[in-house]
Amino acid sequence: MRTATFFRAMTAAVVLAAAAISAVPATAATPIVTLLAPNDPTTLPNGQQLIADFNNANTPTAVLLPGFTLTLAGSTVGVGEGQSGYSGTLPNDPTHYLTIPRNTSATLFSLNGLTNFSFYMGSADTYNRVRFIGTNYDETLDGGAFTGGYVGQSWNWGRRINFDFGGATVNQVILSSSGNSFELDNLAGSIGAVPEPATWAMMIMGFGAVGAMIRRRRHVLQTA
Ligand SMILES: [Ca+2]
Ligand SMILES: [Ca+2]
Repeated sequence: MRTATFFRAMTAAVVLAAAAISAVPATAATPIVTLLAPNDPTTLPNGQQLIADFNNANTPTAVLLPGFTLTLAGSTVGVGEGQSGYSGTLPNDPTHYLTIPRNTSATLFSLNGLTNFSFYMGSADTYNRVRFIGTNYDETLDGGAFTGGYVGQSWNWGRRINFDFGGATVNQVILSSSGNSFELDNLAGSIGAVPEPATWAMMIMGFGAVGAMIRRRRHVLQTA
């Protein structure tokens, strides 16, 4: 009888936690794009952390946060920067940056998922492309669709572009280009997958109930 009560309490705790987790909306809409102040490479949107700055050309895939990995398929850091026809420069950014030349890509993996993501880019082209992949989420945007319509390739044009996933989380960001080049720096984002406070509260309440059952059972056994 006591064992049955114990399992009932444990089942209730698990059901409560599962209900709280499934209550998180699973939306799958195009990212909400926002362009920040012109020619400011370093200011990040509220709550975002710097993920990669590409400042060391010797370690082009270096990331600044745990849980992230970066892979480059033909993209370069510190190669031909400012070389016309290959890699344009980014305004107010004297540091190394990521260049994604024709038919190459760079992929950022995030273990915990991102709820939003941003980067600073310059010399916007129609053939620059971003793709975001998460659970039940796969959205692709081409140049123009995320540069406020600007694709004039000017080296004096620089913007931080923010992508909000509207409640979804993204584990993979694929940056690619079908022409020379997609130039960007200072990748940043907010890490998701941290349970909501309500979820934590229910889980703690559930574990507390199970703990009380175990203590009561031990007490009964000891005094028996
Ligand atoms: Ca940099
Ligand atoms: Ca470009």
